[in-house]
Amino acid sequence: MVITNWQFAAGANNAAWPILDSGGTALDAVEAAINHVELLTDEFYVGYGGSPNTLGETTLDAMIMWGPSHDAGAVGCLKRVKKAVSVARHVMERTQHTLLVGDDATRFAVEMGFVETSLTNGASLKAWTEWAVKNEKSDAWQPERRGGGQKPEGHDTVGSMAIDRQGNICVGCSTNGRTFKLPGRVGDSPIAGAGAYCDNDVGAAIATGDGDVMMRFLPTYHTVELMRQGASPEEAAREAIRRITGKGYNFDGAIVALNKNGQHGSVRIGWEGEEFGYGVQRGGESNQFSVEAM
Ligand code: SD4
Repeated sequence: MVITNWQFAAGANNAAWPILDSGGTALDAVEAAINHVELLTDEFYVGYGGSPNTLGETTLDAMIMWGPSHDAGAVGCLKRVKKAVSVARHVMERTQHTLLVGDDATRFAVEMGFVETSLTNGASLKAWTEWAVKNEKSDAWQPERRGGGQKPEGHDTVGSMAIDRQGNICVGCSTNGRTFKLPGRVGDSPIAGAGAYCDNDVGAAIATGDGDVMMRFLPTYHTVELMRQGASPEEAAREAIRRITGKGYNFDGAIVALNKNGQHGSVRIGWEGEEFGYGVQRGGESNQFSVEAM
């Protein structure tokens, strides 16, 4: 089975399903699902052509984690390379490292054969020029969102998790982060246990939302550990979110969790007036789940 969050779930799961259906690995399936979203031309918050930083540049965060070996690879603030999760997979498979960042991650990607290209398109350029003429400071300079405060705009991180015929679990995620972020900003997505986490003995979890807050709590690690102790996927995700609100944070976010038996659940907070959900493809069946705010 394969699960992907947000409105692009069906397309992503469609890209992954033939791999799983023909006996392929969850690793290949998750990479295919995420690549599908990274290359969508009209998706602003994942991949190229979206969420410019204060200098107008789009940079990418992604990770992939493979259950059988508990190995992970990630890139943070990756520049000028489109398939961030595939670069993350190269970090995992070709090196002993877990996380490479910035221009050095780009150099690594080029050494691995990836094409270097601009990540700017009409949409990201328009968003940046409209913002830049206002001469405002990035909202990253606002006070912390504890007990109130202004939440950052925008959303979407693609997170996918799959279980293959061998019972192996893989999880991954990819995003361009946060609009008008400060140059050099790395969010939760490339941090194991923050943006995504899996343990072959237990299950997996993916996160989306205000990464600057969420990464302080390692919510996907927390969710998987609670499932290890017997919590259902939804209970585990709820408790992980509660840990964050319990410290007074006002944020938008969601966690989708999957246990190794194929049970899944999700909790979201905030995003008033927005739809959040996830898609599940299992056997020949594909279902979409909408998640209400807690
Ligand atoms: C980030 N978590 O970089 C990502 C963005 C996101 O819903 O998922 N927004 O903070």
